[in-house]
Amino acid sequence: MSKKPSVVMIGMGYIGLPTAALIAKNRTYVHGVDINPKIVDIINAGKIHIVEPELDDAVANAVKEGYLKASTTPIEANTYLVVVPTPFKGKNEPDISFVEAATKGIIPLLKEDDLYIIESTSPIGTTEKMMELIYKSRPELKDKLNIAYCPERVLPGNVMYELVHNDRVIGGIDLKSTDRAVDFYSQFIKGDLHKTNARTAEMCKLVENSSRDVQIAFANELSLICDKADINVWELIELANKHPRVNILQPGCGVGGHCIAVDPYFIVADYPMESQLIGKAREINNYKSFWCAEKVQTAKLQFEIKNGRKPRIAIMGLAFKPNIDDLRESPAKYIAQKVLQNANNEEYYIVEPNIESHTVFKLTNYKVAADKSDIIVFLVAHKEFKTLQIPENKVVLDFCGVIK
Ligand code: SAJ
Repeated sequence: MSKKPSVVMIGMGYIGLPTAALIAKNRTYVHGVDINPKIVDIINAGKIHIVEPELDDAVANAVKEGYLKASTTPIEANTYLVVVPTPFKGKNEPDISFVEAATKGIIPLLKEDDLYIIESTSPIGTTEKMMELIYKSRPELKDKLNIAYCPERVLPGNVMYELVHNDRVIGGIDLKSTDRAVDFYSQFIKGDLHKTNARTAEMCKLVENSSRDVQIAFANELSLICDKADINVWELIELANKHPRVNILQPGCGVGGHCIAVDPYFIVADYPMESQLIGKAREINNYKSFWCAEKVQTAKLQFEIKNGRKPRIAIMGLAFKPNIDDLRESPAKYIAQKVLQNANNEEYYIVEPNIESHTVFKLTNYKVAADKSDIIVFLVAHKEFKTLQIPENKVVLDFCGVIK
């Protein structure tokens, strides 16, 4: 068996590590690179540093069989994949410095006919920018490399399945690059591989998540209107969706996670005048969280006026969506924080059934919290909450359709 490295994967996070394990399962040697030495040690011990079903076995096997090894520096290979984060800087502007640093790290290793692919969510034109960066310091390689963009589109919690079965969009900087990247992915992906150019592929990723954000904003806007108009928004949406060509999503307490609430800004930052609707959707979804926190404040004051005492309040859910333990960019967490900032001697029970303990919030069991409180605030539609029997005398603020 040749252990010659074929693939260098830069970034061993939520997408890089599962992708590395998948490629390694296909008996292709992967050299994983991460700037964090702790992550490198964990992977080399055959273990994982993130929560994702089936990933533990995949990594353990890949490392045991010698097809996956990690280090803090890249080595020479045939294919280089850049799967690093693209965070924000300043006022919601994408920061591609990690992509740039990863690219700079491999420039000295590149040779004719190599394949370089970016998977990181990136602003339009990033692949071309990286091409220029590469050719500037290695002019002798001009037009001799294959350079492409291929965004990931997996759903956290179902990554190992979706990585293999989802369709992928692959865009090269020229036709030869696109074909080479398609050949590469076809070795381990069963979904269809759709060819395009790099700019369209970059935009496609941003548009997928912006589309969902805009649709959720529509549902959230309806929830605000219905609250004033005294209409049950859940019933309304269910009825409207009976139309064969209408499919409205569900309102919630805002939009969270590290993709849908983030990617639309990558378009808005570069095309502010042209992306009015996309920008407005972000505003509406952010406003919805603020509105929920205000509603809790009002309910508290009304309770006190009516009952002559402070209420006990259950805050149900902290995760960014139902049935997961991920609190990153969570609107529920933001609302819980805001409500606690406004606390005035009320008693609070904070609930998140998917995590054991939290550094800031003291957590209470969901049944105990619902039982002891006067006001129950549903922020996330976790499955446990749907089983609760709630007595008539409780005030319920259902922001995510638990009761409906
Ligand atoms: N949400 C609603 N109403 C809905 C659906 C979702 O309020 O009807 C909220 C959720 O509660 C959550 C947020 O939207 O706060 C995002 O959740 P999600 O399940 O829609 O998406 P993510 O962030 O877990 O994953 C998304 C996926 N993109 C799309 O579905 C278009 C996934 O396929 C992408 O790979 C991922 O973003 C990514 O990495 O970009």
